[in-house]
Amino acid sequence: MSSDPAKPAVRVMGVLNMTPDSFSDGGALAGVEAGLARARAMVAAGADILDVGGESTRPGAAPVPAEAEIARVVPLIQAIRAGNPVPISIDTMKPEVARAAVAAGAAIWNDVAALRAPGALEAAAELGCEVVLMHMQGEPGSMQQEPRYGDVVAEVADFLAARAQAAIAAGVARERIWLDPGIGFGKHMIRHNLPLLAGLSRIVDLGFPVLLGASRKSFIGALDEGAPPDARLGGSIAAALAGAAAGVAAVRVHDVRETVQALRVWQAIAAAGT
Ligand code: HH2
Repeated sequence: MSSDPAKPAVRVMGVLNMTPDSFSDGGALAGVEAGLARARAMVAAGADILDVGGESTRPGAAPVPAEAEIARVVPLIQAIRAGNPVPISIDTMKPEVARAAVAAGAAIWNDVAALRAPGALEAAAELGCEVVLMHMQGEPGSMQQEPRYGDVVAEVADFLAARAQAAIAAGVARERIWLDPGIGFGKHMIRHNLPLLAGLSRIVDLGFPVLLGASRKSFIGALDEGAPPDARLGGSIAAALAGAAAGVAAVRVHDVRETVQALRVWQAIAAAGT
């Protein structure tokens, strides 16, 4: 627990999608000025990290060529970097985009493909940045068609442990590695995401900081009469608090202010009982 009661121990990563087609905020940020305004607002609201993305990973999203992805994210990273020390992560599966983003000032490579693209392990080792290794069954285009698991928590944990070992073997420093269970990535909305959220402490037990991205995801709508993405704040906060209780290091969220407040209250209650 943090000794400063106002500052949540769980870090909050704000989502900044520079995409026309992201599932919950696609098209909201057209251009550097809009992105920068959102970035400033998120930092003022208490974001500890900003996650900049230029390609949607929602099921069925159109792939984006590397040059187009770079053109979407690099100017924003440079603009944020020029005015604020907040750490920036780049949400990409492509080594060339990660290289351009790190050169522009990103400190973390958030890879939903867990460095499985050709050349990704070598690029991460060379860049020396922090890396988030996320679990995904299948590919973004088809991952939701028929996801299958025996024991979802064990399979996700085994995959993440293996990817962490592969990264270390390639030269990524152990202390730079984060793990992420990949809520919604090749998982049935209820049968897989809920046991995974319930079993998060087994991922935490692998000994790496864990990032949880459950904000506005479909399982929340499935549990609440089909609520659309912008009406899933309550469920997003419930999932973030479940993550905090399980010991995750950070949560990736769209609604920074509300999440920071929930974590503050949750943490203050936990501290008052000890
Ligand atoms: N979820 C999304 C994107 N990137 N990265 C990590 N590490 N963990 C996640 O759970 C995660 C992620 C999907 O959310 P969003 O960015 O809002 O949508 P889209 O992929 O459509 O841009």
